[in-house]
Amino acid sequence: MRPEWDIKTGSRTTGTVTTPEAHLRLSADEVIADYRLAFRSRVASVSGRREVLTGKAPFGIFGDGKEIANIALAKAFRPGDWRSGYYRDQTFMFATGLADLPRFFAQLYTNTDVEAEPFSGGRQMVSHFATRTLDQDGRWKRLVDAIQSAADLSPVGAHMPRLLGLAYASKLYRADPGLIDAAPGFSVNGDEVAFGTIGNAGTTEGLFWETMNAAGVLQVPMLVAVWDDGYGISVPNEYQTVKRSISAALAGFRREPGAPGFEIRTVRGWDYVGLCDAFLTVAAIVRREHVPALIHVTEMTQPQGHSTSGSHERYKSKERLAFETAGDPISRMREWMIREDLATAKELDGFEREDREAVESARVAAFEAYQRPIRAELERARALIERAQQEAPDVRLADAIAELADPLEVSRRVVHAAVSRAAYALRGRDGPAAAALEAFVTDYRHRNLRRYTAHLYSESPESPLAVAPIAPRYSDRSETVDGRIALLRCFDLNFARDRRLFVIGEDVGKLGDVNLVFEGLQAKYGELRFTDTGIREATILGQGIGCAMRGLRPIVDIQYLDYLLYALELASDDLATLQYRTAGGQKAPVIIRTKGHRLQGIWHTGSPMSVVLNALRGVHVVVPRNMVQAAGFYNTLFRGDNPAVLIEVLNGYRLKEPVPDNLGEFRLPLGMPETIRAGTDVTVVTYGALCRIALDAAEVLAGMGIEIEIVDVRTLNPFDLQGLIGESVKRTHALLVVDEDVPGGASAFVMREALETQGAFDLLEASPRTLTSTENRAPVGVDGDYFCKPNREQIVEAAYGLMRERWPDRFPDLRLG
Ligand SMILES: Cc1ncc(C[n+]2csc(CCOP(=O)(O)OP(=O)(O)O)c2C)c(N)n1
Ligand SMILES: [Mg+2]
Repeated sequence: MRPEWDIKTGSRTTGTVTTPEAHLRLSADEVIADYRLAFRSRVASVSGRREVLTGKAPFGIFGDGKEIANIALAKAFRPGDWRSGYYRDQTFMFATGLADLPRFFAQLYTNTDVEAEPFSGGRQMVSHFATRTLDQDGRWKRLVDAIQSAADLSPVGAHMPRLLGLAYASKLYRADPGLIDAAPGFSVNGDEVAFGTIGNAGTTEGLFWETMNAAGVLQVPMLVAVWDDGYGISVPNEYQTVKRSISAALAGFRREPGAPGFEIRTVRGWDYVGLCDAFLTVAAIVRREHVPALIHVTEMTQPQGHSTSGSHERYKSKERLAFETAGDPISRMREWMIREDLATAKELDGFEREDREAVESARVAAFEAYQRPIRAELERARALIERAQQEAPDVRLADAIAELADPLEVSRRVVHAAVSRAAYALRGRDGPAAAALEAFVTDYRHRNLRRYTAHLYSESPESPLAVAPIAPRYSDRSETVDGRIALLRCFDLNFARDRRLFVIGEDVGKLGDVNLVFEGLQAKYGELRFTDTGIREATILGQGIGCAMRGLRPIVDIQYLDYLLYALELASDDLATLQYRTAGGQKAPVIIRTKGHRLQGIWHTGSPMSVVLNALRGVHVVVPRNMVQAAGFYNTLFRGDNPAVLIEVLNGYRLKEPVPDNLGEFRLPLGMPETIRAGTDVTVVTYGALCRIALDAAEVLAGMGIEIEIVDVRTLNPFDLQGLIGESVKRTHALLVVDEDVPGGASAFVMREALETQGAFDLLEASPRTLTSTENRAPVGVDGDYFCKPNREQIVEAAYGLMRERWPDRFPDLRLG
């Protein structure tokens, strides 16, 4: 009888010993199965690298050297648990069944079929994994029955903040059983653990530290495994981490009686039994007690070096290179198994032979599956060009045919380039062959555009663009109140309606927001729905992203727009790309609430809208001019499933506004500007705080005989879906964009939309103009603001200038510099 391993005692048994504390007893068969999995994974890494170096795949980064720890990690997972990791986890994915060799190779080759490559539909590099948490229509699946993996990212450390959120969701689900009814299928009693993996050098990033501190404060079920192979590409730990060790550096985070903190363990990356023990023991504590934990896995290797982009012989010492072989976890496991009579060398040789063959046949099949449809497209393209060539021979068509007959690569770009050039040659030619080719090119473009660009925004029936608008309703009984009160009531009504909503941010709880927009709401709804956080914008957002991925509806409060920059890297890399990089497989409907445009000083007055707009394609950008408008957009966004950032006008909370009777119900449509003043002479396009200033300017201009039409764009993304601005310019023939961003910032975006997308250029009788802030950030005080941001007089003069340009006789020079 083969022996068994009791991982708790680390001793060999005959298969009978199991103590209450022993979490796993490993039979020889299981150990052998684990070994074979590790071995197959290694062969896949080696094979993958070869495919890249021979030009059949674009890039390779693999989990070699991390196999045994990955397998131990997988043993600690239960259905409903989450992984938020990085590109060294293929073996974990194989061990949990979330990936297999065909899918692994499909991603290596960039197969865009989501059936074959469900992680990213051919969009992400190999070893960037994800589970599909949404069905084909973009609706949630039941997530609690299976292990889940959040979509990997390439930027080191970027997956950490949302790991915090994945763990925080368990805390919320455990604290409020009613939440499980409100969001069914995401949790059982908040028992789910969020596991993170990160490289030793990745822990150097600020996002790691912010996450670890926040997890320690929040006491969430988060287990972070650090895969420490001593390097971050070529840079060793002595340049990365104080004391060269992340567990030593984090010693102060260790929990002590009466002082909650982290459970911290260190274990060696080749120690199969020790790894299984560490992961199982620590995961059980994390799950039961909801404490965060760190497992620092040391002495790991990188047998093939970092990635296919370089060779580690260039920077590793001879001794270190020797360790890469001597410390190899798979060889060491093999030696241990033989030593302990778990298997013989001969048996293992036989398994290895079989496994090599299994990997190779999976690879060959995956390459074939990737190439087959493209080859069919290529053949179709060639046949169409040949038909045109038969109809009327042309040397350029012959060239295109030759290119497709013996292509250097079988790719869609080759097909598209050839058919496009054939179509250029056929321009102006009639006949069925030319028509068929043109139809093919048009269709091919359309299909590939969709293949490579779809799902940047929600395409589900729950998209905010599908939320049916409801107009605000006013009556004799409608009240007029401060803007902040209108917003407060809107939040109150929504929170009463939807238990999944919660706000996290600085000063949003006890104080009820620095502008008192949430005054009294924490007392009414509890600390877990209006929750104060530390000053940590990136992880406030990450906390929101993780919770949103688990069915909750977080509102992430960033105190001022200027501080959104501290969460911007994450908003851009994780939030904005999530649906896209999973080809519609995952979503995180986070609503970012922030306040900006105008108040005081360099860091409370910014309007970096071009930064927000351009960094956050994938996220809707909403810029309401007052608080009732904001309420109408929140009502829409809370019912939709696309992430959005809404920027309230910072100096508008004390302005009086009439409140609609259906304050919690009316829904303003995204992508629909509003004409807030009708006029015939100049179309002034603006948004946010500038709407009031433009209205002021309109009065002055009216006195000069000029009637401007003011269009409030209301949402910058999506932008004017029905072309209302173009319609206005059709009447006025002049366009002035007024914007608080820097010159060439958001105003350039608006101008491109108007002139190019909407074709307003041909309607203009005067030059298109932008009026923006100066390049600097506005100084503190009314005068600094006045002279640096667009002011009433500047709007008057810019609009006047457009009149004078057309009718210099009627509008004499103002003679002002
Ligand atoms: C934010 C960011 N900076 C730089 C890089 C380039 N880069 C990719 S991997 C890597 C080293 C990561 O080392 P480590 O975290 O130890 O993981 P390992 O590859 O060693 O497993 C670097 C610098 C990146 N991907 N992201
Ligand atoms: Mg490393």
